[in-house]
Amino acid sequence: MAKEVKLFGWYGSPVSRRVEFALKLKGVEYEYIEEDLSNKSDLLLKYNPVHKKIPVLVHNGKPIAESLVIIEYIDETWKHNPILPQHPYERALARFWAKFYDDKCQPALWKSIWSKGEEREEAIKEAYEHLNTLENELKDKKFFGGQDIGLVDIAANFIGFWLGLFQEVSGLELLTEEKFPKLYKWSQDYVTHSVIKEKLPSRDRMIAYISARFEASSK
Ligand SMILES: N[C@@H](CCC(=O)N[C@@H](CS)C(=O)NCC(=O)O)C(=O)O
Repeated sequence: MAKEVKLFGWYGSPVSRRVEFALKLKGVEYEYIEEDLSNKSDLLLKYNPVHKKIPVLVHNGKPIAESLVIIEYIDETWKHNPILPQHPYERALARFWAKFYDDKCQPALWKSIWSKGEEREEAIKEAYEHLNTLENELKDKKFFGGQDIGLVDIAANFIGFWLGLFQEVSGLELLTEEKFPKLYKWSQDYVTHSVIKEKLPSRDRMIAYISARFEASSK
């Protein structure tokens, strides 16, 4: 019998992993379908005709796109091990910071990694500013969600795992223990969390992929 939950994703994608982490934190069984992003399947295009991107979650035949929307759906459908806080105000704050991550922080990090010259310098300045905002928001909590991983932790998963790999390959230093001690510690706690650790992509495979991308971009 076909599984009722299917996830269309891509191995190296932080947004795809967001959904896998949420499903794993809930202990929800799912069928994973790996997409070739250079040759997207008809099913992916059918399920996400607006953005034509992964991840897409299909629950009992009904598709949902956009990782943060999917996580909220998962949290509302399987209520145990909550990912969002219970209080409406706290929920609003979690959504605010997840949106801040997607709208401000991630684009600045990505631009710092891939742009050149003056544009890169500007992006790095902006990335530091946003990392500093997150550093302050962590306060003395272990995770953004408190003692447990929550929406903002999952949203920021690129910082937890992928950013370090990009830094290693490119030599760029954005998140370091010296500059952002709390966020750095958060990244260590995040990647060693029992559920997250189990679902991260292989470090070696990601380093090889990122190195190949850098090589191709310098040609
Ligand atoms: N805001 C979306 C971003 C989705 C996204 O950018 N997916 C990328 C993979 S990391 C993708 O499918 N790229 C293929 C393309 O753009 O053609 C989310 O959070 O789900």
